Amino acid sequence: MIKASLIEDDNERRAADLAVDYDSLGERLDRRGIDIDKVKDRVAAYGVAIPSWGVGTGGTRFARFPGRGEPANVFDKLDDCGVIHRLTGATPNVSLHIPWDKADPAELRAKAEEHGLGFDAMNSNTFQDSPGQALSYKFGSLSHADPAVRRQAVEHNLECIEIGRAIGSTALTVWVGDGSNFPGQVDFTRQFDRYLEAMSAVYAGLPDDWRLFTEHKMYEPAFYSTVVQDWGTNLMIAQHLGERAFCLVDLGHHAPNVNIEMIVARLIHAKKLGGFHFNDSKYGDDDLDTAAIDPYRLFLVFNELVAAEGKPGFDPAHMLDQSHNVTDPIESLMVSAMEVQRAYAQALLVDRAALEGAQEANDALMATAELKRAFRTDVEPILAKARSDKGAAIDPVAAFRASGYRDRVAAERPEASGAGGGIV
Ligand SMILES: [Mn+2]
Repeated sequence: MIKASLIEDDNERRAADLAVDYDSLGERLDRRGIDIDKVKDRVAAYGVAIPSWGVGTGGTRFARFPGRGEPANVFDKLDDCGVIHRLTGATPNVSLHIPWDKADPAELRAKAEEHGLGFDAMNSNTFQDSPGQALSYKFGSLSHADPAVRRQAVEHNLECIEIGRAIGSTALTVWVGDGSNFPGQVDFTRQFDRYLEAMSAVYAGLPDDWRLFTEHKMYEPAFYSTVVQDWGTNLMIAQHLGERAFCLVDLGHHAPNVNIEMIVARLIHAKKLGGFHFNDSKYGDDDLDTAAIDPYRLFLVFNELVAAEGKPGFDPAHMLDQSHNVTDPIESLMVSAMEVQRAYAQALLVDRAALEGAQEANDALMATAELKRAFRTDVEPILAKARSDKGAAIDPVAAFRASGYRDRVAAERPEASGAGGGIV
């Protein structure tokens, strides 16, 4: 896939500069009472999952422009995910989507092991009709008026759990497109009751060591109302279902300017924060690359997460969920994984005692300055050192471009069509 010698040679050329930069940053952090090696070790231990659909080129409601050498099946996707992890050392798990990634579980495990990858949460799909499906989801799935459609959607989710068990996953993420496009089209209460009843049946099939994540989304594909529209409804669902049900926060699934870091804090307080789908947005659910637009917001989310580390039961799942329309998906995912690591590293630099002191003293200026000081610190040497220590690339994008991987797979894989896409 990527030759070890290529990474070693590229790292060799950058090692001296990195050593100088790392030592310099180490000295400056030492003055703030921070041990750079400890921060580096925590960053090195951090991982964010890759969604299998992320390595394909995305699309919009209007069109999809396929990239070169797009994966033709789940095994190609796992190869691409293997490259991302090989070069960044930051993406040890892949999240599969059923039925798109349906395959023999033993073969899936073998391919993942080949790349040192594990499997993150399983994702069900009742937002589109699949070939051979008996009943349509055009008017909903888990909340559909027809009990036979709801049953079909429940069975699909149970099948996702079965496949997940066979490959070592321990979580199911459910996002539905159910909702309405017209005022009056549905009765909000009856629709929600039907959804809860169906989700209870899914929850009843959850293995004891699994977690169930529900993902809220304000709009799209339903444009007037969605059945799980925001974190309030999501919290109601998790509390209704039981202790292994948690809320998943996709950063793009909120109205512009919503205070997402505060939502994160509230869900932590309720012990119901299940995890994240990281991406970025300017106007709505844009699915732009993580931290492409607002890295400070991502930092503020991680500030809440670092503050909550060590609390009982606090173990949110982290995944990227973005759509790559004008970049090479492998490059975008590598950069985004590093952006998430960067936000984590910056959040680790916050002097929590100083912050709390300023908060308790009503010193708004110093409190916000403490956050800014951590955010402004260029932690790149920490990330690069964490990568080189584990044999990953100091500069993953440069190494990827030098490897010729995209040219190789473009020659081997069939040309993709412009149809399809799919970002949840
Ligand atoms: Mn998502």
